Amino acid sequence: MHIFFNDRHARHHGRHEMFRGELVPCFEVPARADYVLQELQARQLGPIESAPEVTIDVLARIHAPRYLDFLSTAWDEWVALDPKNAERDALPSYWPIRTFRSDVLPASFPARMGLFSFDAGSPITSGTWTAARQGAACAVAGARHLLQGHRSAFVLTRPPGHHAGADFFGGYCFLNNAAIAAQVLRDGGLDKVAVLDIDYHHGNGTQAIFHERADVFFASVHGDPHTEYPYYLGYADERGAGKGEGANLNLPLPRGTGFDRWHEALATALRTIADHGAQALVVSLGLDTFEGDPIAGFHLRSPDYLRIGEDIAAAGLPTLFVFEGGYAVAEVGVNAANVLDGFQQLAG
Ligand code: OKP
Ligand code: ZN
Repeated sequence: MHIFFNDRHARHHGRHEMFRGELVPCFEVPARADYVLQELQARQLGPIESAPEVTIDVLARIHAPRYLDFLSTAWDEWVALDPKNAERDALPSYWPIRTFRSDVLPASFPARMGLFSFDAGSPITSGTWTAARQGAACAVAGARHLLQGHRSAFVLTRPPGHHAGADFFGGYCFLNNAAIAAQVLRDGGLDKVAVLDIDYHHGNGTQAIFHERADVFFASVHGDPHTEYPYYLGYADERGAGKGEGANLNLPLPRGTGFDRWHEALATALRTIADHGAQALVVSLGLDTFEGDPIAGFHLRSPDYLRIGEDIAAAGLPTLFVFEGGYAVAEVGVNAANVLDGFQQLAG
């Protein structure tokens, strides 16, 4: 299986996220991708390649131009506020929630930070734009690989993408790699594509991007947003709107769920995707469903990930895996590689 590895991922290196009134060390660290890379190399999965850079117009198929402008200059603007900021991560402090305006683009950089974000846990650092853009380039290369007729590919990148919307960052995500890949598949001639999101956290960004579209089906198995991040989206009654009515499936499960029940939900998601007539599948592959994950609450074990790979392969679709969450850094490599191994054992 071809692996498109973001060789610039470590340029994004947040130090702190705001959590319960204090700045705590980031969970989304460069070591995550390095552990996965090491495990793939140890099992001789690959070939492992980098990707050609991506042009802004490909990103702009999913993201708003004013958001891309903001992201591309954010670090320089942050440092321009105060040269000492070069030593600090950029985090937002203000948000335009209900009754505020979001059509006006404030001149103030901190005001724009809030306009384009939804939490204080997703620091922007000196290399965030470089890392995110190169990750998106890997997603584009992976999608093009499928369009050339290959059965599968894996996009090994960070920061993750599934919480990022058309014009906002949050949940450690800046560019929505899975959505960008799905759009490349559509633009490459496939009429129907599905995104299957199996990260512990609901992929609110991906859902929002495709909510009114029938051509990209979104299915997600995740922690119940009544108690789990991102809290404000991911409920079972969100089924798509307008032309996209019926093209969204949320399967929230309670904190504490183990593999048997999780696995039934995966089967439901895969069945629904097949019923929808998808011609290719993008998997938002979060490994934070693992029992040892420090910020999540399901109880999957390492061998379960082999089964997951097999089940996804049994759907019989060209499949692009895109790395999302997974924070038990030592085990995230084994669990990711298990999914790919299980897939390949069944898909051949
Ligand atoms: C990103 B992805 C921990 C609080 C959790 C954000 C979680 C983002 C998860 N201090 N806050 O879906 O794995
Ligand atoms: Zn997650």
